Amino acid sequence: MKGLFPKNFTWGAATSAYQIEGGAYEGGKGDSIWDVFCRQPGRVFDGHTGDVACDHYHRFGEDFSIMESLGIQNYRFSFSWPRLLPEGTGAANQKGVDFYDRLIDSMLAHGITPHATLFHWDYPYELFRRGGWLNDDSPSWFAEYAELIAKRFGDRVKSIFTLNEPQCFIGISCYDTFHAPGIKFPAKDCLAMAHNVMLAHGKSVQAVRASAPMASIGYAPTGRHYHPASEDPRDVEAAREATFAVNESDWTFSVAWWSDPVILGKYPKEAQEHLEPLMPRVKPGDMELISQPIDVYGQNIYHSAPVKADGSGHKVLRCEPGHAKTGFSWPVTPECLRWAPKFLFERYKLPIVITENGMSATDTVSLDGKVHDSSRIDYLQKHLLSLSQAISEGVDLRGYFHWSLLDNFEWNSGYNERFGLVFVDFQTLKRTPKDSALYYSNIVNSNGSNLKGTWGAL
Ligand code: IFM
Repeated sequence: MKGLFPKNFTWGAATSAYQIEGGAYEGGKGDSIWDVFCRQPGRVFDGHTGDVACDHYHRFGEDFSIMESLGIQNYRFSFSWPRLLPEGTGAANQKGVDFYDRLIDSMLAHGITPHATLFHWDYPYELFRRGGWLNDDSPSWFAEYAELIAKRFGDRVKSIFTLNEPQCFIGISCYDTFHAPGIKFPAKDCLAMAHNVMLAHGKSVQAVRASAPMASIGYAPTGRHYHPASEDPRDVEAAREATFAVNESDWTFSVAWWSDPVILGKYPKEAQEHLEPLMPRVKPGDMELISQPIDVYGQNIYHSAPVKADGSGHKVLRCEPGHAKTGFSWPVTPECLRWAPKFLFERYKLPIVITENGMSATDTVSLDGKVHDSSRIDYLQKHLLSLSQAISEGVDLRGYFHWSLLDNFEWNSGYNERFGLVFVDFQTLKRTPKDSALYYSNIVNSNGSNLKGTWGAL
């Protein structure tokens, strides 16, 4: 029988630097906007900070041993920009370079393939003081940082994602203010920042291609995702339409706003209609730079909303009362991993990697010393089955990275949300692989062929 997943499917787990490393004041690291944000009273749940986080900075060897024992052979992690370049640009911090050398060598020694994200939100505070993404030099700053990474680590890191979820580090950080820097900018400025962010992506692709020509390069945005309320083709069309809609109030989270320029080389037509007076200044050559060819299209997908056809348009529905939800109150909608990749593949025609998917739960260590997170197992099983359906329907899906390897610092929610396959006791920093880690290990090691069984029997 043909398997549910292609032979070379990449199974992995993901993290990001600020959420797990700690060592915030060690090894010559500069401040990031998150270090500064966390020090401001009232910004983060109970005043939590990433100062220690999972202490991965000192304990990465233990974390990679756990991955090795589970057979998880792909790891998506991010570099900390201010650890490598404390001022954001200029001279590299040798201790930061040494740290990532040790980290990558340790990964490889444990049989783990590195998949690096260049930027996962910990923007150097010194660059923020110079205007951050609003400064038109910011794409060049980012390209300089990307070049450093490609030159120093490109001999061992062959898979690189440029930016993680620009929707968040602009949308809920500068337009809304839940995340660092937590400053409300006018919409026009946010759109200008977004343009610079996409220019930065394009320039970084060029920099990586020049210094690490063998690397596979991807982009890892997210978006609002939708699935049809039924299999009726009119509902399917309505969900497709909703997926790529752009309007003035929620462009910050739009899929098309952040992906059409990068992959199709143009802003979505609807954006021009709805956002015309706010549109960024596009200089000659910008769109070519933004749309440098990439090898894979990453997408972080956690849930989706049902949509049905409504006359000639679409109507987004709410999940019915009592619908399953995660610890974060996000709806559990496995359909998201069937329909979102399908719509994205039709439009962008690039191989897709699910760069993040997962859930938070109120996990605890039981008296038997184990963490029985059955809701995460259920989530994994249903979502991966749904993903396998997208594959059987012709979507070129290349990989899946579970968010997250470890419980970690969940941004403005601090340590209040647990997303990990591995439980972290934030007092003792003891790691305990949860039941879901063992379940995922089984899936990974059988290339998904055990997915249809009842998990209790595994
Ligand atoms: O923890 C975050 C991650 O940093 C980005 N994507 C969503 C995750 C869960 O909120």
